[in-house]
Amino acid sequence: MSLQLYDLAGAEPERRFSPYCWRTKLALAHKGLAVETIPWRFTDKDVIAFSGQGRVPVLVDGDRVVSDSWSIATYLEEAYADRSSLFGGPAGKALARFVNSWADNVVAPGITPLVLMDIYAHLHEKDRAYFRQTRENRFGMKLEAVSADRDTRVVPFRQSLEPMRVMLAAQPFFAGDTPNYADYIVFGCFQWSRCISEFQLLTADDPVAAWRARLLGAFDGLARDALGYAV
Ligand SMILES: N[C@@H](CCC(=O)N[C@@H](CS)C(=O)NCC(=O)O)C(=O)O
Repeated sequence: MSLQLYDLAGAEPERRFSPYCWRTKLALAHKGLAVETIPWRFTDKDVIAFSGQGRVPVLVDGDRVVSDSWSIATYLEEAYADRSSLFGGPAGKALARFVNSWADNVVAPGITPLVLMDIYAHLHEKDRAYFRQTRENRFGMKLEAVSADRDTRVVPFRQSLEPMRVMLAAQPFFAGDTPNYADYIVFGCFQWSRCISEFQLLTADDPVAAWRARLLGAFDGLARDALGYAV
């Protein structure tokens, strides 16, 4: 197996919860590429130092090393151009850039306060102090304060997904009749939560939940069968 992916894990090596790593795992599955995933913890900086930075995903493909989920997707699209396209051409790639930015700037920040303490609870012991310190510096408050009132805060999060609902009334996926990387980008955010938290982000009758269910079943249930919570 020539492809390897450094993949964020919790205390249990099989609890893989990074939204960005999920984007990459679905992109690899879309391309029909087998990959060996290597569990990685936040404080294992030395293990990925060869990539020249300190975050996952990191993909190793022979002598190529690529980090950052967007860079990995564009690398896979070019290196495996003969396989099913991740973007459906240059216009699709250009639009997927917006989806990537929307996921990173609206969807993921909307989920963070709802699941932050659940993330903390699932971390490997060696990561706990690092996670608390870096996130409390980032948010300027205690983790517990960031995550307060989640039953109230889930309401504006659900409202923020309205553009997706309008789209899903006309088509089953961002990419149309079948999913592509644009779907995997946003799905990665929901899978992040599912792997780490029992909190119900979506109501059962939400069309976004139906879209998520379709993607949970994709690639023989790759995401559905991952260690997580059936929410
Ligand atoms: N823009 C990057 C973000 C990657 C990222 O932030 N990964 C997190 C895991 S979800 C990480 O490795 N964080 C390391 C740290 O916080 O020290 C991407 O799309 O891949």
